[in-house]
Amino acid sequence: MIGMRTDLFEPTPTELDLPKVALNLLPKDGSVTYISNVFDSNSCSTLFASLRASVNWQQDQLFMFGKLITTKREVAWVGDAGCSYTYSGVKKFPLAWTPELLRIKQAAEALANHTFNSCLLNLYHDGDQGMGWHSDDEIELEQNAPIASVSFGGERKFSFKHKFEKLGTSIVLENGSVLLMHAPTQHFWQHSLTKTKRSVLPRINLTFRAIRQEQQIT
Ligand SMILES: O=C(O)CCC(=O)C(=O)O
Ligand SMILES: [Mn+2]
Repeated sequence: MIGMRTDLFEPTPTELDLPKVALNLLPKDGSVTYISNVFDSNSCSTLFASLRASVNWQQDQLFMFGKLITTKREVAWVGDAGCSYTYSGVKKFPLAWTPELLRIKQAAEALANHTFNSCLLNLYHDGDQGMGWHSDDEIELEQNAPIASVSFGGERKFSFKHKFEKLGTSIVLENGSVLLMHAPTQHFWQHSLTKTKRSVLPRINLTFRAIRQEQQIT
């Protein structure tokens, strides 16, 4: 964190105002927008190195087939106080925001036009590490809020499949990109980060989320 050049982390008005690519990837039942080069390559390298070194990464634990599994992928849950989160049967308590995470959050909020109070960070060391099919539809998530997914490091294929129909699509998530998933995407679609045999660089993904704080969940 020490010696970081703050100018590297402030997305310039041009970067925020003029997204390089913006598409609705889904044919129906949701809206997913992809924006490349939100962070320039210098910012990406500095942010990747600093997030890798400064975040308290832990191997993920989740319940699968009735067993507690420890993944090779590493994760961290960051958020406002009171933003605990349960997924795959494991409750996470939030780590505090760092200045760099707050800056990335600010960029994600400007693009999503929504505020976020929490972030799930994933560190994939190689192509053997991915994430299986799921929707981000946990009870804690604010209904109808978007999810903003920010990627740094090696490019990886991200896929969608419809829950009720034979429809699917995929996109490569590039270094410095932001993917926005708007409601009702999580209701109708699952997504996954595909494992690959290709040699890929390590990757850090941050999904910014709006969750209802504990006292609000009924
Ligand atoms: O790493 C990614 O791009 C996806 C991560 C994801 O789907 C999640 O954290 O829920
Ligand atoms: Mn997800």
